[in-house]
Amino acid sequence: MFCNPHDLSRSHHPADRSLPKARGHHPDLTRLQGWQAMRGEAKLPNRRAEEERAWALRMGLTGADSIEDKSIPTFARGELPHYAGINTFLKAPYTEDVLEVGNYDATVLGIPFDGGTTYRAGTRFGPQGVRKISALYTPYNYELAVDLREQMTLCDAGDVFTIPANIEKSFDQISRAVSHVASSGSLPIMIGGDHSIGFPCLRGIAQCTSKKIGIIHFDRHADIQEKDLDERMHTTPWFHATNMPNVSAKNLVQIGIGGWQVPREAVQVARERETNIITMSDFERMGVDKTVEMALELAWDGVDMVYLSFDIDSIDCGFVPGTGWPEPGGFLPREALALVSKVAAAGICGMELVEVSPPYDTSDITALMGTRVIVDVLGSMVSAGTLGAHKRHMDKPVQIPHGEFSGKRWSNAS
Ligand SMILES: [Mn+2]
Repeated sequence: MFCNPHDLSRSHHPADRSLPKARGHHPDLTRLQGWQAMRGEAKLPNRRAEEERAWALRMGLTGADSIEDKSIPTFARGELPHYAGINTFLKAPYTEDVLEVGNYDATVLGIPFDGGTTYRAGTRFGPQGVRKISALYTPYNYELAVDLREQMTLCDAGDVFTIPANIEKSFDQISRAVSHVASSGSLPIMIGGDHSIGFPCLRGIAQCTSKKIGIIHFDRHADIQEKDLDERMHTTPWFHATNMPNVSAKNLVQIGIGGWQVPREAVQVARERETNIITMSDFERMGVDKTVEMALELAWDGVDMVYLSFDIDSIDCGFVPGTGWPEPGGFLPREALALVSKVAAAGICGMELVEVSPPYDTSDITALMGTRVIVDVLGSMVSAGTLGAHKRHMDKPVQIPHGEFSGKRWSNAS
């Protein structure tokens, strides 16, 4: 087609076009997070990264002569390359000896259990799925100007030995493991697993303290009925958790609840026990800041610490296909991350990430979202200076006996 000759001629006369006003504002760049974060990075130490490079050369041998970067070892050790290595969460040290977890500010433990699932299973692979994709991340976050490796210590204690066909025995194992980590003073970060683990995880922490604990729970589902299919399934954790003497239902705040998967039994219990439910529509109306303000006020009322439970299905199922009970209408990822970061900034005594089901996942996207929730929580706590604040409340530490063995396993070394 030919151009309209009038338009063509007019386009040669800039004065005929409506132009934006002259740009003379001299915008204040220093108000941009981008500007501030760029300068914030310069203030971050680099010592741990350097230590890790030295450690890698000791553990993995020095690299080939042809390689110019002399920090590259022969065997991949530590963070790099992101596609290589044996994946712990964020390539953090594996505390094979769990007596060592107390040396770290936070401990990741996997809870591969999906025996509490009432629809599609697969969350027993959640811990490995999250660990695998967590290798994608560096410990540094630009906007927060936080470097977890430099500013906190983190380990991965591996998985709890769950019993696939027995919910109650698995619960006992889970509580025992979590109580061990909580007693050490390290912040327990549990990767599930289905949401039935919420009860034994919190029981593990609650038994290590004489203090009171509130709960902030992100989910599309209320998860507070007494039983489901005749057992304590993933629809029931808060019924049992709020039966514990130091965990009150009035300090349970449930955010994002709604849709067509909330059983009436659960609503009845929530009503009777006076829990606090902020639906997705409530959140939409109030926005992030107001929702967090209300949630913190309710959860922290009269308690000493707050436990964070994040069900990945609280995010819209379009973003998290790999989950057991997908429900449309959930949070956008940006909303969920903002909410959880602001909740974490006030400090938590432990957290769980549940319902990531890798067999239903696509491109590891659900596991990646789960990874992001955990690192954002850590980054936020480091940034706010609240990491470790719960320690002083762990005034009833438990001690779990260990077996006797000396030497090395699967080795000829004496
Ligand atoms: Mn759920």
